Amino acid sequence: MKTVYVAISADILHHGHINLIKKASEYGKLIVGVLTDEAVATYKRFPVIKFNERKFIIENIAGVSEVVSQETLDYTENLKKYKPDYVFHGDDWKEGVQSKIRQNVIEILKDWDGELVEIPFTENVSVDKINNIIKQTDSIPDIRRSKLRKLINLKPIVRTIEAHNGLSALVVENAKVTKDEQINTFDAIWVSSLTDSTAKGKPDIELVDMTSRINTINEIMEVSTKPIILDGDSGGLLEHFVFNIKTIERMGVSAIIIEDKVGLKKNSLFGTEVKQTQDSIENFCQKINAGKKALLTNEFMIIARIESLILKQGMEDAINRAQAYINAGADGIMIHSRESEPDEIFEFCNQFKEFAPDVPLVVVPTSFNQVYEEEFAKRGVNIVIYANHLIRSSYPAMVETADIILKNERCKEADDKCLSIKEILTLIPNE
Ligand code: SPV
Ligand code: MG
Repeated sequence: MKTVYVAISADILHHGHINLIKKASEYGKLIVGVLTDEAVATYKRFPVIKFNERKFIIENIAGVSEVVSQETLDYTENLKKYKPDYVFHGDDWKEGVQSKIRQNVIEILKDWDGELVEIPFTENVSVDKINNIIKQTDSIPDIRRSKLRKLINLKPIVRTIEAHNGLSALVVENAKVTKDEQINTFDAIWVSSLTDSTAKGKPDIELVDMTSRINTINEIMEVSTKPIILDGDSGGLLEHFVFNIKTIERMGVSAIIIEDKVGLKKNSLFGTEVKQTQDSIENFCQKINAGKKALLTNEFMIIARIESLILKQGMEDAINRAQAYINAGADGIMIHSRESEPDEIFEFCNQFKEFAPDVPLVVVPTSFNQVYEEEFAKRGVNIVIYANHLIRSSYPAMVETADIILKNERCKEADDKCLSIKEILTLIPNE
């Protein structure tokens, strides 16, 4: 008997899926690969229905012989395992982000003369509408706030990038690249003190106050659904911190990262070139503890950021602080370094994972930028933050355009560097 393979997320089922399953089962024994929660989350949005429940639904549909899990959008692993004679899919994946995955399926099937059968895709306006509504509900504070912890549990590493206003948040929200038969997107947004300050033409010294930071967060929230991690600088005075943290939690932010510094805060990437003072372990633990007590949900995370390596206080100090901050209630640790080699970060990871294997660990690889996400994940890092890259890339682009206009004393020559008027008019939907 021939075997047939169909991959499906099964979060929303409609007659088109049943039609596909029915047709596929007429060709032989039908194995359905149900996409895992992680695979669905990276591709579309968080599944509304959990994997086991989706699997159960498919197991009980007529025509289905066996249900297995498909761990990635890429079919390779399951195709090699089950060697089906046929793979069935709707014909909608010929174009767009899934086209590479389709091509890969065709290539693999050649190994045993398998065949891809494509049936006309069932357009379904109501399903598109439901999908849209579900996606939008991700921006509701309670739902958005809870997403970071879910992602940490679901993904080998949570890929985070900065946004400093509505427009950059829109870039993060929509960025999508197909690579090696998988679809890469950003998981979360970092509201950086450096880029939020820079966008306002201010230095990164806690000069941009919380009211202004909240405005930026609101702009970002308006156009995005991804979870938000706030760079909380030093957290400020403990007496202020306990109020601010409640506001941030209520807004639907998922986490705040506070750094163990006191006095006039300067950016960490200055290192010891400028005067910076590290807080005492005791004081900083009190701040963490007071913050934790002020919170109303279990979802919101206070992540403690250790500046010992930045300030050349040594590995032992960094590890001692990590231990103390976790004991004080920190939900995660961020370790920072401005070395161009990742050695001290890797050393910290090794030691950290020995005593706190389950505590989320965060890195910001601005200086040690050669390290791939996979390597960090292998070493136990849970969140990687690209902390300043959208503003650093937009500034030179703006300078270049300004210079072209000055050189030519007109703007025609600058047009090639610019989004077309049609594109900018339609970039922001007005409904
Ligand atoms: C920020 O993005 O503002 C940070 C990270 O705090 S760093 O600039 O590396 O200190
Ligand atoms: Mg900062």
